[in-house]
Amino acid sequence: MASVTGTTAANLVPRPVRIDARDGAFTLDAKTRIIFQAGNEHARETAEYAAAVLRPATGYGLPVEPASSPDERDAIGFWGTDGGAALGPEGYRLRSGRDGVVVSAPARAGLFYGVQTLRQLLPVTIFDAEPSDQAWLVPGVEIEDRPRFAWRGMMLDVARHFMPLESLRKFIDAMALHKMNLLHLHLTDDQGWRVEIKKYPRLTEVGAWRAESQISHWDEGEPRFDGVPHGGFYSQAEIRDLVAYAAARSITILPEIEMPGHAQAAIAAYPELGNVDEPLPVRTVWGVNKNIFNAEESTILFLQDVLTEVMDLFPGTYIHIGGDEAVKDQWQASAAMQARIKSLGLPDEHHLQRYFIERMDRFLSSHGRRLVGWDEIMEGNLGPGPTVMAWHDIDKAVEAARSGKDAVLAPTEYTYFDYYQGDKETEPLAIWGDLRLNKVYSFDPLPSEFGEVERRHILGAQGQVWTEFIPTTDHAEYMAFPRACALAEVVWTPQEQRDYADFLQRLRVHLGRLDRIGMRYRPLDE
Ligand code: TNX
Repeated sequence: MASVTGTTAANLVPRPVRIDARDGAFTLDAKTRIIFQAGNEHARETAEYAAAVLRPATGYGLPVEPASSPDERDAIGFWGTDGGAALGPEGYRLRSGRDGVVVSAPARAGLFYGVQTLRQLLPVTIFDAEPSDQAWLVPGVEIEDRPRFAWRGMMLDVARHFMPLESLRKFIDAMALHKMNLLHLHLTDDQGWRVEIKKYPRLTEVGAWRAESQISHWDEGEPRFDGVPHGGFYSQAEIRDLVAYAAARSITILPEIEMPGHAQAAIAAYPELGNVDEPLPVRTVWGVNKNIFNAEESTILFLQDVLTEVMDLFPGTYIHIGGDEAVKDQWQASAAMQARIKSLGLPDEHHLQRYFIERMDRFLSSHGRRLVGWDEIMEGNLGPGPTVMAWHDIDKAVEAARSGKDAVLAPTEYTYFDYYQGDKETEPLAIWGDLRLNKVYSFDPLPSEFGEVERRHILGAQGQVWTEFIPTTDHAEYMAFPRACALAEVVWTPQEQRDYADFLQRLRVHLGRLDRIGMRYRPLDE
């Protein structure tokens, strides 16, 4: 690989698979047109998108026109190609030179990523919202690029703290810039239910609002509260808009509906879903909670009704049903649950959880979808079918793979962006932990010692922004970036081409892009 240094080409994040320098640079100017292969709808859409993102900073008209040859002069072109095997479903080629820029890809995602690379090849001021007088130079390069993993995600916990739609859209745009393709929304938890379900309106009427929030830290003893009501939810119309907004940026939204644990907001709305007689409020303290759904047939059917509406809103293949931290105290203490265990002929509560998860798995599968759950879903020796999100550690992904299940890596050690990212004395209050940028970058989701089985089943990785101690969007951005930049490269760039010092050098320039899109990222240490 001829490395391109000393030009903006070296400042791409994530680093492309291959980049070679070519003679001559292209200057984007008032005469530049954006062209697309006539008749290719994906190329047309991408050309429109490219024009839309290049207009504000340049102030140029950038007309979008069909064309019959990619070689037209003074043009940026989008083309289909059948280089499918080499590029895969998300890869692309980008060639720039004196006459113009040509992006070609076998599918829409690749064309879209070509635009992201083109933006990063331009001076960082291309991310400004207002025009400036500037030579818009694209260095001459030939790039061939494709992702290492198909699952390149970020998780936002909008249940602990609600995030307005405009900040989700901003987050989606930032993910797209980093060629990430999956936004996991943690929509329900003990402290809030955030998605409108038409059949069960109390889920949001009651479940979306809590009286106040815990503000004190674990080590302080008795919790302290802010005394301020908190809540919010997304209507179905808003969700549809958001899903479309994400899809236009090659991002799938993965919805998570937690069960059987982390369910107190739903139980507050519909007490018959729980295990105790007294009414429960939407929870105001953080942490693992003994109030979980019961496993009655009526509760399973209720949750399947919820999933029916969720499937209608979110067209992606995967549906996340949580499954984590469901303490079994109440199932142990409940005569009804003990009778249920007996009548189903199960040995214990863990097998009742397995039964619960398998009912959801069969339900989702019968609708052509796939169940994802946190690694506790493997309790009770769950069969193949579900996809496991390994959060405890990487071994959970190995365990999943060896029992025939796909796995997504979300280990606390490398991907919990709610953990401290610097010295506790100077950082804003965080949940706990210590996860610095270099540690995130050092993550290899598929180390070379892994065998063929792991290779087949590990789909990729994602970063998690749990929001117990992250009440505002600005704070969420601070926790997510630049760690998400490091993770983007973990999941995109081939392992043998990753180097932390090289990344940091590119990142310094890249942060100028984040400045311009208004990301409130954490500054580097030096
Ligand atoms: C564990 S990770 C949880 C979340 C918390 C998180 C805090 C997981 C599946 N469950 O409920 O927000 O730790 O880091």
